[in-house]
Amino acid sequence: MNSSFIRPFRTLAVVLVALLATHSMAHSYRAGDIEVGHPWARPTVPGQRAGGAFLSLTNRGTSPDKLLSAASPVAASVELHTMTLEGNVMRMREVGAIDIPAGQNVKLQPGGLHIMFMGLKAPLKLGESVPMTLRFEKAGEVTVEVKVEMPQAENGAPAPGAHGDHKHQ
Ligand SMILES: [Cu+2]
Repeated sequence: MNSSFIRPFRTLAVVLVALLATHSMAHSYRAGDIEVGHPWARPTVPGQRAGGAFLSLTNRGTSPDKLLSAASPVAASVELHTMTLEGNVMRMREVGAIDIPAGQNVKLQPGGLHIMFMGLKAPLKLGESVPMTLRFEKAGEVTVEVKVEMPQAENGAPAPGAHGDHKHQ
């Protein structure tokens, strides 16, 4: 085989690798004016019925929108939740919708607004991705891949004093 035969294939391979790398780094989706950034979920253990999912919502448009609901084949239902401090206990509460003001970025993250898989059909395994469909009032629907991974803070070195002093469910 001479090099002029191999080269096109090598070029194609480089392009594919570049595309895959870009995709996994960006990991964002678009529905109309709404950009969905980095959907991820915590891994769950067998028997755990509920699991939290997180992402960022950026409204690139000039009118407000709302996240109305979410659905996934991995869960019996999917709820939109917020966390509120009652006394000194953090409690989750279902919300009807999540507002996304024009030009704003709304972060769904641990300790705040989040999406909750209810009635998980199987554990969410580290490294897997699961599909989830988001429905917006104006932007319509988009299906995203939710990556099952550890929270960023627990990804690298644990913060001083953060290790072992709290548990998630
Ligand atoms: Cu919740």
